[in-house]
Amino acid sequence: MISLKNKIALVIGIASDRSIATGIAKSLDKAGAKLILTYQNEKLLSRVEKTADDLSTKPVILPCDLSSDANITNLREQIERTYKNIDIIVHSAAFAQREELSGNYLENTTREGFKIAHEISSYSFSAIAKEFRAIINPEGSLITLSYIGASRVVKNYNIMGVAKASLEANVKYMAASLGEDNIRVNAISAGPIKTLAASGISGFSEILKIVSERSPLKRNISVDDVSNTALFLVSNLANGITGQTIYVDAGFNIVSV
Ligand code: NAD
Ligand code: 0WE
Repeated sequence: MISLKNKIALVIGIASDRSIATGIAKSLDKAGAKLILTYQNEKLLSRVEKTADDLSTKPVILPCDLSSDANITNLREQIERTYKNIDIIVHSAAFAQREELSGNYLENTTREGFKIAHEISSYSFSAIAKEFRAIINPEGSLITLSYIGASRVVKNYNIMGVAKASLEANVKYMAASLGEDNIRVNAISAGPIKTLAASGISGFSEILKIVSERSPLKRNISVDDVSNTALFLVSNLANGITGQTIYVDAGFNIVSV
């Protein structure tokens, strides 16, 4: 059993009980970590409180809209007051304008849409790391969530694929920067999972079906699969792993026709 006793973890990205961040929060809690959960806006606060009720230790719950530098600074100040230092950061947030997540990539991508997708889905991870660097303990571990659309063209994923490519490169540069402080940075590239972020995406059910038929494990991925890998990556069992994108996708990424 992996123990995260005496570790403090910040988890960003809970929007429902199905969120990948919800599953990761539960697995870190089970391993004994103390949690800090954030919510993007007041509409989502009750969802985060619901997750908090399922945890064995009552978490601190704080607001953070990743589009705001002031929010990120405020988050660090609040956490510093309660805990001084932290050990783990889980970044499980992404956003692109819905109109840009379908149809022809070049026709539907705008300057503003490109900027928003990159700002929330990639830049925000480094913004958080920069803000928290001074209060992250040595042997700390940061993780984020990516998708195969970063390296292959996935129909309709469009600008999000470009933003995830940026995120995965960001992970490498962040790992090189934070390596000096013995802090590790990795991404999990998850297979498709039916969460809020996947709802209303045209062709999503088809993607699930194709993965279940063609992946080596002949199945889809659960939030638990991702949460278990997250637990490994933030634990000292993964002390030699940094700057990587680990696929948790039932092996789908290795397959061709
Ligand atoms: P989700 O909708 O439950 O979570 C997305 C989260 O992003 C939400 O909590 C939302 O509040 C947050 N977010 C968006 N804009 C934000 C902002 N400005 N400030 C703060 N938070 C913001 O969906 P999910 O599937 O759990 O997504 C989590 C991560 O996993 C995302 O990075 C997503 O790209 C990635 N991912 C999802 C899948 C999938 O198929 N569901 C597969 C691979 C990777
Ligand atoms: O990363 C994602 C989704 C991220 C996402 C989802 C939304 C929906 C609501 C980012 N921004 C928004 N903006 C919204 O307004 N995934 C990996 C899930 C996903 O999304 C797709 C997929 C898959 C898989 C979009 C098109 C095609 C496949």
